[in-house]
Amino acid sequence: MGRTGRTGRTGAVGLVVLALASAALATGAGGAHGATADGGTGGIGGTGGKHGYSMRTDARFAPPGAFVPSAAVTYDTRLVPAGSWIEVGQRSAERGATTVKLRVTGLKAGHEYGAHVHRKPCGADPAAAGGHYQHRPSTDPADVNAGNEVWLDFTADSRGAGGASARHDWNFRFGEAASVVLHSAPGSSGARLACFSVPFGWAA
Ligand SMILES: [Cu+2]
Repeated sequence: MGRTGRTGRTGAVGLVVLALASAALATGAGGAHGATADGGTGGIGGTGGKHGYSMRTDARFAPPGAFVPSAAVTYDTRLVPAGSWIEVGQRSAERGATTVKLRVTGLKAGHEYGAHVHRKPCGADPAAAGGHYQHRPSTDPADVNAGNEVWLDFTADSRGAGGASARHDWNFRFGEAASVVLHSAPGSSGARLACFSVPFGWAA
């Protein structure tokens, strides 16, 4: 009984720390309009809960080490110019379906981009974002697909704008989805051009 109680309190403290960390991430997203979580333990970038989770955030790309740092980092200013814009939204229902939406402007007209949800936040090194988020974690190349991962490939229109939406009947696991990476080609083989750290959440 006593052990159970201690475990419960430790869990609560852990949730508070995570909520603060998520809030810092959302604040750091520069231009983010914030994340909202309904129910659960609540708070910005929160844990979701009984009523699901929804979030929307946007930023303008800047090179790593820019004087004004951004949550959106470009590693290739030819295909993702500094000042180009990205928006990512997430909507997750209780115990289920998740829709992730992507919008961009200011990219190279007519170019076909790849885009996926990655596991870690962006860094100065394009590799910092880690691998693709996978619903069923796997080392089998056959599991690298748009059903097991969140793919948001798009072609920029004549004005350099684009967007994509992906819906799955599953939700993210706690803390395992943290960024959207733009690639030089659709599918899973393109070079990493740019990365946007995103406060993805989950709904129990
Ligand atoms: Cu990717």
